[in-house]
Amino acid sequence: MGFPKNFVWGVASSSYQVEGAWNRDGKGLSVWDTYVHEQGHIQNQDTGDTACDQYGHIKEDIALMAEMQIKAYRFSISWPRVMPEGTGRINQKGLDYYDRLTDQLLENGITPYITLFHWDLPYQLYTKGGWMNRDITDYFAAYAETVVNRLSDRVKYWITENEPQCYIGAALASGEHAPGLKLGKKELFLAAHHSLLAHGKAVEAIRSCAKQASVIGYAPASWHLWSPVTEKAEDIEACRKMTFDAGEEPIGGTSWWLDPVCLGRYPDTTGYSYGAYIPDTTAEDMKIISQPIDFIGMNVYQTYRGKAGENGTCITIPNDPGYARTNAEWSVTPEALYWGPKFYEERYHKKLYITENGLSNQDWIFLDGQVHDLQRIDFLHRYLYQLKRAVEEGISVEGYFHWTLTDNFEWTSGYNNRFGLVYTDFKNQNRIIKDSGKWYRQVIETNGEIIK
Ligand code: GCO
Repeated sequence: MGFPKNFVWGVASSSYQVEGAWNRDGKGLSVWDTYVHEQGHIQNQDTGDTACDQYGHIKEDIALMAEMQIKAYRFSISWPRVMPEGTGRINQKGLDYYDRLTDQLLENGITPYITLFHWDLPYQLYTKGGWMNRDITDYFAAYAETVVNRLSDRVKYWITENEPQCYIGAALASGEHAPGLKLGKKELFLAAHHSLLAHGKAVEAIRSCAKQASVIGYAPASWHLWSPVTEKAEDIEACRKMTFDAGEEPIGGTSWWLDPVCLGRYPDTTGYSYGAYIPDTTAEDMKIISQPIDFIGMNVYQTYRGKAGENGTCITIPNDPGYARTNAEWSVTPEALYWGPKFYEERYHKKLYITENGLSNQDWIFLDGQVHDLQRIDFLHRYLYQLKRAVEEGISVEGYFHWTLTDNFEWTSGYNNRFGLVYTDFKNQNRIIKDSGKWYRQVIETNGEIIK
């Protein structure tokens, strides 16, 4: 038993959070580039201008991965680095960068998993209406085609979009993330619909242009997930139902994104006042949105615990006083890596990857020059223990990508949340493998046997 023989042990990152080089070699601006330069959005007024400068440290970062025995690297492509205006003109130097990255990963036996969109929307497209403009769905497909034409002779695994709940929800509804809008519900649902349609068109583009059979996934945030506090049938059922409920907050629930993609319909919104704002969808749109994908990527961090209430409702259990939490104040809920994959597989019948999971911590360099992050080891151990339970029961989880390789730019909290297995000194770009990185190496070397 244990993890399957070919289980993929990886790490994940995203372009804006690690690359830096925000204005080098012909790259266009993204909405994050402009947003971070406005006052007051980001803690400490940090920016991703330099971040971990992975743009200038490919060799070093890949050597670190190789040292940790990492098998796969999930990274994202910066759309404006490849197409500075988001549409039309291609920046060859931008594509060259991803070429180098891909080649060097392969030379080191590390499989690339490419995310096409991890939030850094070309600023020029934002000025044309961004996700509100239906044309973006074609621009995205054309961008996907450009990348796939260049890299698919070597790259097989693709993820269209990462966490639409954030780049539509946190960016356009609550206004915390770039470009910081607070749209009304009608506009919000329209933007969400376009994001789904863009996903579908990108899947079509990958399938039609790729130079080898591709494996394609979609990675929404999986925070809308309830784990039962007992194994009583009614608690399990209440949590399962709640996990796929459309949710009080429009577009927050998992089913907003996965039901259209995997089941070809929007979730049931009976009982929620915003139902009336959902756009009328044509059958053609839904067909594009729901064409088959190969896997669902689950990004799992903080989730909820629940039990059955009256009439099959789910009662969310509040956190205990002094509960175990991360530096971002997220509660530690490892059982989500058991219940989440189980519930998702039952509903969507797809293969799964854990495309993100990790801990933000206040790591620093100890007097002995090392970074002793015991908490991250314990966190990882607990989450992987639950994941192991799931795979041992036959749930088809193909791989696990730890978030993240190097400490990096954590959106509105800037550099205040360190998520890496590798410590980054942001003054001089020195890297130190943390104790957790060394421990993860043992997990990989034993294919998870040390997880007990
Ligand atoms: C997300 C993103 C990552 C984050 C990570 C930690 O989940 O928000 O995909 O970009 O950095 O999740 O918050």
